[in-house]
Amino acid sequence: MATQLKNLSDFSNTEIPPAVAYRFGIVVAEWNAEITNALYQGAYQSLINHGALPDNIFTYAVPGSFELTSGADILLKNLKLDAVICLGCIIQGETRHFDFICNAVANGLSNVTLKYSKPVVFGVLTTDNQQQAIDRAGGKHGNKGDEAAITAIKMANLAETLND
Ligand code: RBF
Repeated sequence: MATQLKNLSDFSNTEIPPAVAYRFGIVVAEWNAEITNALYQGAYQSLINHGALPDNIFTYAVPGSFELTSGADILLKNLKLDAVICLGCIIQGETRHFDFICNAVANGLSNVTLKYSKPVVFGVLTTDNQQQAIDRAGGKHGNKGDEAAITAIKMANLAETLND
């Protein structure tokens, strides 16, 4: 498990199931694109590193993190997927939008994952400032996109193991 001192991405490959058989959706928010592109690069490369096939990775952009919920919903409705990774970056501003968007995305993604009984991964940075986001998108705190991808692989494997 990831902790403050350990990224999921530090774990050895042996603890992560092979991803070769799974189909992944990735939904990327365009707000704070520099950050979300870095999260995407990390997530995509991590899937590939663990055996996912490029033809089995379906990437779509949405305008902002608020739209990650409907993006995940549309992908799960229309594509046969084993997991969806949602990537966004919400930076605390001077308005209360931060709280509204964070809560909406967390609740929205929870609802979608239960609606389809498919893993939907919350790969959304919620930071006080730009530097904290940079630190978590390939900076000194690793890349949370990598960790989101590993979570997706593990959850796809769990679903495969237990679902009918
Ligand atoms: N989207 C993000 O992904 N990250 C943000 O930090 C962010 N901040 C926003 C701040 C304001 C004041 C507004 C109006 C929107 C913001 N959005 C942000 C966009 C939001 O997720 C969504 O795309 C739009 O509200 C349209 O539904």
